[in-house]
Amino acid sequence: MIFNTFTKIIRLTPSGRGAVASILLHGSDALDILKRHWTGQELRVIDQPLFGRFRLEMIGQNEEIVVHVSSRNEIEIHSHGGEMVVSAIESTLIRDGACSVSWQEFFCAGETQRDLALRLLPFAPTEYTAQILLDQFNGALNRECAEIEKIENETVKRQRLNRLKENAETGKHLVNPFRVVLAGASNAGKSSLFNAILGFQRSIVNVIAGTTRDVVSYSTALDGFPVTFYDTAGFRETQIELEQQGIERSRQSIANADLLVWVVDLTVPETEQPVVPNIENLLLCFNKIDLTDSDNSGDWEKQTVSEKSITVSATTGQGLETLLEHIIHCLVPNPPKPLEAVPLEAAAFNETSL
Ligand SMILES: Nc1nc2c(ncn2[C@@H]2O[C@H](COP(=O)(O)OP(=O)(O)O)[C@@H](O)[C@H]2O)c(=O)[nH]1
Ligand SMILES: [Mg+2]
Repeated sequence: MIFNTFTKIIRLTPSGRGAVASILLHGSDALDILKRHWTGQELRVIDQPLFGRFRLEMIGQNEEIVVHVSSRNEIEIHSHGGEMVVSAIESTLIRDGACSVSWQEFFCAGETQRDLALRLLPFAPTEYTAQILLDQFNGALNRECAEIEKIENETVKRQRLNRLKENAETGKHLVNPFRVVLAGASNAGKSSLFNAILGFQRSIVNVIAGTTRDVVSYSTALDGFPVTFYDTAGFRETQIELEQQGIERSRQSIANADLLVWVVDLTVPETEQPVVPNIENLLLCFNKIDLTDSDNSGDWEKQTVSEKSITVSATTGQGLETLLEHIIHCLVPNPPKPLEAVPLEAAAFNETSL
């Protein structure tokens, strides 16, 4: 309700340094509010800029501004780009009853699935995700909702609704990639695996433990879904501050991961390995199978929370295809079929991804 009744202030230019900042004042009181603080050319609806000064009551100063009054309800204010000036103008307008909203909130309010699908379409990273968005643009969700409404059997109805819920999760990643984090002990072979998955040497691989310190990432597609892989610093006790910072970043990456691939070196005794994180979205990856006579990963499995595990060799490539299949299966167990409804949620597509 608030959104509809108040005059809104929308920042059109991003925060940060800029010569000029632009603010949109939108709502039935826009012209009246501005008039209270304005001295300069007569404020009226006219298709040309008007020059004047904005009185910043709080700091007792006048700021030179240029405005464009498209209508009584819609005024663009252009001022000096400094954050202090923009904030002071905003605060003054807020004190007069306007409220500040983000450009996404303002421009996307009331956006339908069809509008959202169309807005996202140019950003679809693969043909498959573009096809899903096109299906939504063509009304897949409306059709599905109409069909569900007609179903009388409660169990079937619930199944169809659950499927929509499942697809809504997938819908969050039609543009924003899934985040897959490779983590584990130092020297387990995370960087080697990362490079093997991507098919080129993105991360430095070395026998010296603690080589990877920053989080290295690379985006690709798996079965048509966008996925960003993150190679992280290995977990081990260290006095080196830079490495400690790297390990802290690894922890943060794990916290934000859609899937954690925990890499274990099969040649190192289990007692010398760091504890596997107790999280749900985890895939255990036993590496260096080429160096061991027997695959003893089975013993490990019993002691971990994860049912899902895979044995590979980053060096020979053994098991890599299966690893990728496991990864995509964990992320999207049942991918949407052609023409299926995939609910889209505007909030899932933040500013950085578009
Ligand atoms: N034989 C063999 N060596 C591997 C394998 N994976 C990694 N290594 C070696 O293990 C060492 C540590 O690898 P690296 O990828 O840097 O480990 P990280 O610290 O986990 O990133 C390097 O000498 C790699 O060549 C593998 O599957 N087989
Ligand atoms: Mg590494």
